[in-house]
Amino acid sequence: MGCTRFLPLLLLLITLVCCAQPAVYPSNEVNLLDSKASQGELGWISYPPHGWEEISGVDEHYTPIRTFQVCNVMDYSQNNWLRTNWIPRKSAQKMYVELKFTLRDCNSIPMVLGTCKETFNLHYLETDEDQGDKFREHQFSKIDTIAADESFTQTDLGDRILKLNTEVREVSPITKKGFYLAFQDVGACVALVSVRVYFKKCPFTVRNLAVFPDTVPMDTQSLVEVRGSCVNNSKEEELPKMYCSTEGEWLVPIGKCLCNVGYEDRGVTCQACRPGFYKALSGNMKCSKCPPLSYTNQEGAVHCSCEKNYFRAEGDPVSMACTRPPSAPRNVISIINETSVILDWSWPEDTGGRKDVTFNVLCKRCFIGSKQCEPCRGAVRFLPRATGLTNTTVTVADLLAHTNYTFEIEAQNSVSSLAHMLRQHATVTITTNQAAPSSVTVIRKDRTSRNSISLSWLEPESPNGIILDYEVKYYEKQEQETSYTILRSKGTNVTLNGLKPDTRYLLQIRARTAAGYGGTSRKFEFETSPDSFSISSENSQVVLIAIACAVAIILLTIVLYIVISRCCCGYSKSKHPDKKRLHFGNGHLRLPGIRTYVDPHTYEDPSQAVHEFAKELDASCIAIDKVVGAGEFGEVCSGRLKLPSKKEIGVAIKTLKAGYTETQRRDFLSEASIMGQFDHPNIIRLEGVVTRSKPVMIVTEYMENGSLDSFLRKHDAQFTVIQLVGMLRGIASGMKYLSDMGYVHRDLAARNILVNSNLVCKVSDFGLSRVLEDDPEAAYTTRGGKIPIRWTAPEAIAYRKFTSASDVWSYGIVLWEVLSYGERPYWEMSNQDVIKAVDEGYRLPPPMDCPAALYQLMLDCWQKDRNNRPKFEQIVSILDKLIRNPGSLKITASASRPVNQLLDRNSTDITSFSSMGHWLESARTLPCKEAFSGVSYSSCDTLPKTSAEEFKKVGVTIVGPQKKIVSSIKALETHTKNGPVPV
Ligand code: ACK
Repeated sequence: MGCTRFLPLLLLLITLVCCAQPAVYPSNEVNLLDSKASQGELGWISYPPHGWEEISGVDEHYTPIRTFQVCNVMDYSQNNWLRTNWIPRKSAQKMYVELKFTLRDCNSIPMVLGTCKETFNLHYLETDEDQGDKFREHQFSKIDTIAADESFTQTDLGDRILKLNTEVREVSPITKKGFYLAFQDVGACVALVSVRVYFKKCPFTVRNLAVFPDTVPMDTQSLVEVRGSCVNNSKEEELPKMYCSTEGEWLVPIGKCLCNVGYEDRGVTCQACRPGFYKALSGNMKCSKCPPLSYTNQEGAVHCSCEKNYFRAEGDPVSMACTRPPSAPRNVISIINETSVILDWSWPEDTGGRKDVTFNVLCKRCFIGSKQCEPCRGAVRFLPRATGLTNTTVTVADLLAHTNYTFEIEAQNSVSSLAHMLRQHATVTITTNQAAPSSVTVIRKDRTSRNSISLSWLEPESPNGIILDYEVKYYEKQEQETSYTILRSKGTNVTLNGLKPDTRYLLQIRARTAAGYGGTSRKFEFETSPDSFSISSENSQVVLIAIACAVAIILLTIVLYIVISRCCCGYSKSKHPDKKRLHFGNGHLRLPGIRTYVDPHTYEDPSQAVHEFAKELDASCIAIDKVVGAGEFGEVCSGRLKLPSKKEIGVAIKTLKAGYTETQRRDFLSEASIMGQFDHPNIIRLEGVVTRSKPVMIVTEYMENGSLDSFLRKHDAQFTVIQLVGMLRGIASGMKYLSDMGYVHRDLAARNILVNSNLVCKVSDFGLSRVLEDDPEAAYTTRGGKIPIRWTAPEAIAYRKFTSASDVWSYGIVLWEVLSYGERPYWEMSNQDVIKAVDEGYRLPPPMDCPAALYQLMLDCWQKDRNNRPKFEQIVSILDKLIRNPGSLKITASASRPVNQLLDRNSTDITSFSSMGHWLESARTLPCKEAFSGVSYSSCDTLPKTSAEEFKKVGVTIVGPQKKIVSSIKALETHTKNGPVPV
């Protein structure tokens, strides 16, 4: 009967269960009991046995579930207990009981008597052990009376739907090892669908790379502080902590862990970097790819290893690419000045991937004729220093005169010390020149009189060569050097005559060798005797005899000198006799003791001249390798010269072609006769001649880089300004030597300068006839001579006034050629136009990027009045100053000038033109006026657009002038639009 009575309740229950979701519980709840999880009989105990009934059902997945029902609503005095099995407490301090049940309201059951209830009671009993079937009602404590929220819900159609109620009760503290729950029915119609008992915990978690274990909260309101421990491969940055709330929630995370080096943060773990990646710092950043030229094959790399021949310097960050030592410095040039040398070089092609390149210079002294070298001794000075140079230049001073030195210049960076095998250096070998003598330091007064004084002194400590003479300069002390007298003395004593009595004089002495004057001595003061005093300790008779002897000696010396000079100087060029007195005028000044050039034409027999100045070589000592060019008289070859007991050297060999006339032979050999008289590092050196066998040859040192003009064209824009100035300084020094010797070159041009492998420039081409015949640039002038117009000074063109000053003009053109990397002076202008333009005051414009100081030097060389041009000596010293002070080369001429016209006229200022027409009108007066005739223009805008084709039409065919014309027009346009261009 009971079964039929419960049927509607059961059906409802199954419907309800079918609609339930599968049980998923929050992660912070730990079940102690879940009736739904039990597949078999729960085995709970009912008292009395006919009260609560265990009924099986299935859920929507057809999983069997167990439910308990009771519905004795028709009977009085119901007291039905249902006790669970013993539930172990585990670590719970507070438990939650979740009940799901249905409860019919009494009104919905027909014919119930007044016994029907709508609640049931929940009890519990704590015990330390399972008590089995033993059940005593009074032992249980009541937790609560459970009532349904809502028993039925009325649908619109009037149906009543049974509602599932869920009630949760908290029980705490629980302290014993386990407990029972009991459900007391006192007359309700109730179905217990599920019973779940759980407690809450803060679940295992990883926060900020720290692990926090499962934590059971306190049963009170206080939070539990929990310390995290860092995950594998990480370390604590700040103590990781969290608080576990009574609700099983983690609160207030503090502190963190960081992944170790070689490991990256992957959220909750630290994972090793993959091969090819590295991590050098601890932290939660990702692993980085190995920088260029490094690798790693392992996992968890802290840094990457450098590839072969690449390195990391101490202090290099691991993120930096690996680097290597730089290659050797390039284009080393040496500029020798007596016993010092300026070395200059270009940056290495490969800096090894680093910016910290510095240079070291090692000096070795090498013994002439042997390969043996030894490190230079301490006295040698390096300016600014020998190692750690950041600039590409160094001056080495205080070398020994006439000594071979080898300098090794090494570029190094911070990894050079790690790679000795990879270090490279450039080498340059030099031979120092003669040094000027040091100063005279010891001067002694021997005798004084009213009008004279005799002095003697000691030779300077370092004469550095043969002392030719001493210069004695003296003046009255009170005149303060406004007028002075200079005497020369071959020996180390002198008597100064014609002095005023009782007067104080100051005197200075300096020695002179072939290398020039030494430093002047300090000022030496002396006083002549008063009027009354004749001669200190000698009697007048002795004095008279002495004077007579002196006069006789002087007269004898003069007579001897005249006789000797007559017989010995027969072949000297009469135009350049040695002079015994100094001239302070504008003309060429040559000092006694400096050799004078001898014109081979003054020899009756030219072969005598050649043998006087050139060594005859045996043809068997010469090996010709190849033809390198063509000269006027025959081919120019390269080859080797091996003289007995000498090292084999590379040579250039000029040959005289077969079938020559006697005049041709003489002219050919005259070059050797001239060259053989010179001995200077910037003049091509003659090794000797072959005249006794055929072919007749002139053998000179070999210059690896050939002639300067083609060399510069080949290396356009590849040198530093200081290197160009170094080359120019060499040429000027060679020309100074020639002019000191009284030799006028007449054909100084870049094509006649040769360049060796160290970029040393040497003046060449000394043929007598060559200015007239040999040079393809030479053109016939109206007066019949053949002259290289573009290189030649106006007075030499006009009336053949060739002097060292006209060589200076040519030097200015060479300056321009060098700075413009071999551009042709005056481009394609005709010779006639050049002559006219130069005559009218126009000058070549500054080459691109030309330092202002060098352009000024060019303009000085091109002074119309030759007396205003600088001497070669001054040019050398100007260039030396520029080399010593490279900052002065930074100001460029174009930047300081308003505009480049086709040619610059010293007096012409572009800002003085008021309009385009005005300027063009003026331009028509330029030597290139043809370039503009036929160019029509209507406004400032049209001319700059003139195409290359149009320029060609009017005869301007090369790019240089075209560009200059257009840039001039543009500059003028700016000027006419904006007013004058600031200069
Ligand atoms: O520019 P280059 O190669 O250098 O062509 C010319 C050519 O011979 C005709 O003069 C070369 N030449 C002349 N003298 C020498 C020398 N001493 N060393 C090397 N080349 C030379 C010049």
